[in-house]
Amino acid sequence: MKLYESHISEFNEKSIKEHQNQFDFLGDTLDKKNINTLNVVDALAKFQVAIPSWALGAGGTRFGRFSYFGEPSNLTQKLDDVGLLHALTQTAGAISLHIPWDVPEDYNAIKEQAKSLNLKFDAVNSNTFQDQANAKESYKFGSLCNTDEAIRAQAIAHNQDVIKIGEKLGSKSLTVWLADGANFPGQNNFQTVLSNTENSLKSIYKTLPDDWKMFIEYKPYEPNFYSTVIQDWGTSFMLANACGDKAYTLVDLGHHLPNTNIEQIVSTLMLKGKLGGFHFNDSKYGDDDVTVGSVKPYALFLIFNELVYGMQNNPQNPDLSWMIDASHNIKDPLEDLMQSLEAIQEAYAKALLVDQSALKQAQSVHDVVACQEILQRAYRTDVRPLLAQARLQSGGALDPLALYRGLDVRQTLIEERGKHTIASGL
Ligand code: LRH
Ligand code: MN
Repeated sequence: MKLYESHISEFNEKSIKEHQNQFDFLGDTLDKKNINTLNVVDALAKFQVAIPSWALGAGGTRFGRFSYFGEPSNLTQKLDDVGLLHALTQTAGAISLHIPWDVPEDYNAIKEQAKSLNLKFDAVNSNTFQDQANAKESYKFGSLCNTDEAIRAQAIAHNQDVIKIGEKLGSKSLTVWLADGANFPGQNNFQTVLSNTENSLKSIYKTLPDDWKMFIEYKPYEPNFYSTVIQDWGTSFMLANACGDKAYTLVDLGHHLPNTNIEQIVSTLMLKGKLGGFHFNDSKYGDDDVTVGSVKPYALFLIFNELVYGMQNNPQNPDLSWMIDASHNIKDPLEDLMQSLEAIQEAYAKALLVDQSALKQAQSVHDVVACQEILQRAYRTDVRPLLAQARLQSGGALDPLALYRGLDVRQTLIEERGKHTIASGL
């Protein structure tokens, strides 16, 4: 479904006055606190989050999958959906492909389409957690870690192929997430599988173009339920250092054991210049992959507070890659992604309102109460007029979700694509 500027401008017209009043009121409040509202709005407008190509259909669990009609059934339709998200929000300016779920048939056509939708290709993701129909070797007992040299070689070659696909699309980074691990004590020799993984990653790293990055994503469990080779940030950090300057740790918010202090991990990785990027989502128990900010919005704010501090004080850490990694079991995937984009922008905006120098001052005199007040004053600020203003000045909708529903986009997608199309991915 093509969204025209007129759709957005006519819609914004109806609520522009109310928005202007709220924006002006908040602007006055922030001025009194010496906060430059326009700088915050500019930072929000520049903040682009990549949409995962594998999260545009209804996901599912082992207990079932409930289709969400009108799903994209090929890469062209997936790009159209991300293009629509970006037209509405102006904050979804990139797509992250998963190989082999999204191998382009016609590279020029796909690149032309992405250009016409103002979309870039973010990190490409390899997949050695599933066996491909025509594959010679199986990853049942692991891929890059496998004790069988032929299986490791197949997995290394796959990652090198993914890099080549990314190069043709203009992507500049490879994300490696490994399901590799064990379901039972004694199944693996921990040192053997870790050394194999390190050497395999080094082989992949050798073929990384000079201006590329390699993101090493960690996860404590699932699909293996006793041990995972790259189980935590420390292991990923160690492997990234072993590979070299172009290798970094990727933090998926859902990949932490309950109550892990993720903001401290983020702070540590930025200090060491090894934080590569994020997979944003939320969770209450495990890798639930639910809507960002839907369960722990304050935790997300605390993470962005460390990110803002790091972006202001850690030039040793490169620009970060921002990606969503969620799956949608019961919500319209596009509505779910719009809610996630809003929650990410909201956490970032609130973190930009933190008076970092006052906080540093209060910390230096151990005024613990003042420290909390400074953080929560920012968190308690309703920043939504800033997000709407950033969208407005970038040509987006003041209220993307309301316009999406107002135009009954999902019904149009069903009419265009049919009811029972299924999107590849999770
Ligand atoms: C693993 C993960 C990884 C992707 C997959 C789709 O849980 O987060 O980032 O490859 O989800
Ligand atoms: Mn992930």
